[in-house]
Amino acid sequence: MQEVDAIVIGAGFAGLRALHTLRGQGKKVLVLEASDGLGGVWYHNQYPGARCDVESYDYSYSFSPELEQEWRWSERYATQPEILRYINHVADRFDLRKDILLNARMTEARYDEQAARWMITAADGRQWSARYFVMCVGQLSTTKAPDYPGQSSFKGRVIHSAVWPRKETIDFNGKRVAIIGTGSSGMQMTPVIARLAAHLTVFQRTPNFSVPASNAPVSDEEDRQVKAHYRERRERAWNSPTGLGFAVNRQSALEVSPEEREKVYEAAWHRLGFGFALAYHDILLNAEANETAAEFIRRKIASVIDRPELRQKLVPRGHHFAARRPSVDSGYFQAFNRDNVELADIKESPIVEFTPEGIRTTAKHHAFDIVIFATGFDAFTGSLFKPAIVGRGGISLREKWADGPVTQLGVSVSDFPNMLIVVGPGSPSLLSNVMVSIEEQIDWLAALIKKMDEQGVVEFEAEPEAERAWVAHVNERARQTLYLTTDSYYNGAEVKGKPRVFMPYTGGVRGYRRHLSECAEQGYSGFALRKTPAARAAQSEAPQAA
Ligand code: NA7
Repeated sequence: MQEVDAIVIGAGFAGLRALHTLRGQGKKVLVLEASDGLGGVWYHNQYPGARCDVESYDYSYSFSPELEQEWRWSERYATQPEILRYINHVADRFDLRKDILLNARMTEARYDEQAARWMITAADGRQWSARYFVMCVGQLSTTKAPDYPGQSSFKGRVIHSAVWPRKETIDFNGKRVAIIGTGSSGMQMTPVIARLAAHLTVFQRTPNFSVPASNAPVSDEEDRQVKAHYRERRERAWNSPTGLGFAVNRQSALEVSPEEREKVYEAAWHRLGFGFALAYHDILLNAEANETAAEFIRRKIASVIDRPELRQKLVPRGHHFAARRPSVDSGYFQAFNRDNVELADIKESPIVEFTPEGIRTTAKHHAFDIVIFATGFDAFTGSLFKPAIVGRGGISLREKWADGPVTQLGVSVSDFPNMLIVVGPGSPSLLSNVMVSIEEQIDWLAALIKKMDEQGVVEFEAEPEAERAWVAHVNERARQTLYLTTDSYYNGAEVKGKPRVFMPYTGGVRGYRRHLSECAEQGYSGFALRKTPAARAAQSEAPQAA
């Protein structure tokens, strides 16, 4: 069995950063990646139109000023292929590949209490032992798809947006295509596939809010400007609520005149993309303020849809803007003005079954050659529950979190010493520019490990009391927002039977950073730091047998 200092699971943005940082601290690190390439979600989500909805310059590593200066983003919002090129460039630039094992799916991680080490097993039986176990598996990587009656009888092709075939180009030419799901994936691929396919039917359950990406090529002048002031841009992101590179308007949407609000929303509509939700500080805090934004967006969406009956169906109603993840689109609603694009409203006429030729709803039968599930993920916990993660006393993470995730500061779990979960539940994760959150948490872990080394500590473990306090704080912050007013993957509603618990931290990147820093400044308060493993300490304190 090979012994390393740290095992990192997943070779996406988080895994590569963990490898680079811990290796830089002199640790022997090994990354296990289940698939045959680097990039995590950006490797798997290769559907047409896949693109980041955080600006490229912000959705990139900040740890290397040289890397920042060398890399040239071509578009304001990078496409999936460009992001994948960036990730591979980083892997080469920092010589990361030599410590990454591809095609190595971790199936079990078991904590050895005597040794204070994790025993890691891969699907093919290989094993490693590591002091630190770092889960970098992403929050949206375990896919979910419906199971309609007759699904397996369908003679055409079925593809999930997040398991997109990588070694072939799907030919849409002349094909009748279905997209089921209108989250970011469905909305991004719709206009692209509409241009390629003979006919496209979009199956919509919940109409989603969306703001235009206003994507554009990055000019040389813009690139020079950003690079000349990159540090300031990073500072703004680190000190912002969401980790995006611009400031929130501190005003309330309700304290300004309707005319002024209209001007602010109009400017945000053409520039901010996802940041539209920050046009006023109370859009996600106050229903009345939210409604001013929602109404503006509804008007904008309606204005680009030609057919009145479609306007009625596509315009989002029934939930607050951004209380579930809105999309940032490039011509989604306009695609429905094409003659070859049809909307199937499955709230009104649900899917009854798949047939060998297509899909039957209560309204009619649709014939298809290709059906695409853009139906999303078992978010946050899906990928943490796939392998058996077994902590102190034989308790599994699945058992520990049976009623929902419990963490200290969104990074660590009692009974699972020396394990760190990057951008998991209880941290800003999906409510932030995830790159900012990734780097923040990994730097925090690296500092903790440095301190442990200096003090001869071999085991860190979250204290249950601190966990309870953190979970209470996460819930309290969520209650101050509008997030709890609707079903979403933020609160476990996306999977039947999942505990209905709000998972991300709504206190913002800056607020979260303060908690992490305070914890470190107070000697890692809320954590037990032990010089001998707890199991051994307990043993040596136990009365000796005669
Ligand atoms: P999302 O955002 O979870 O969207 C999934 C979509 O699929 C959404 O419209 C769902 O409708 C729909 N859905 C899910 N299950 C079904 C079933 N059974 N039948 C019909 N429709 C269904 O996933 P995405 O991949 O689009 O985006 C993921 C993230 O990537 C996104 O949040 C950004 O962070 C980037 P619902 O709304 O539940 O009614």
